[in-house]
Amino acid sequence: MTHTPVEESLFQIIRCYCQYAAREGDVETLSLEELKALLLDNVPRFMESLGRKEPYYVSELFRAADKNKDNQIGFEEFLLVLGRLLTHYHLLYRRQLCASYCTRHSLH
Ligand SMILES: [Ca+2]
Repeated sequence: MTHTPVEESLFQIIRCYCQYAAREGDVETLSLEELKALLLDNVPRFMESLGRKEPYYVSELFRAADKNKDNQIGFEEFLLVLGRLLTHYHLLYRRQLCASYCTRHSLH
């Protein structure tokens, strides 16, 4: 049975997490540097939107997600980061729908 697009996307996210977690130290968890690299390489629109206004955002996100305070992000903890990403991309999606609607109806 082939994967649906959503299943494929979920596997991609898991694969991505595992690849970056395996870069250094504990191969099962993300360090701050691994999380930064994962975000910079894979969600550039999210990172660009942070701009220079919030240079410490990734560090803050890391601290907020690190529930057990072991200075590593486990997969369960990564779900908070994923939630922030989904929220951000949902907003982008809604904006794009809105822009496309406005263009179609000459509302600019
Ligand atoms: Ca942790």
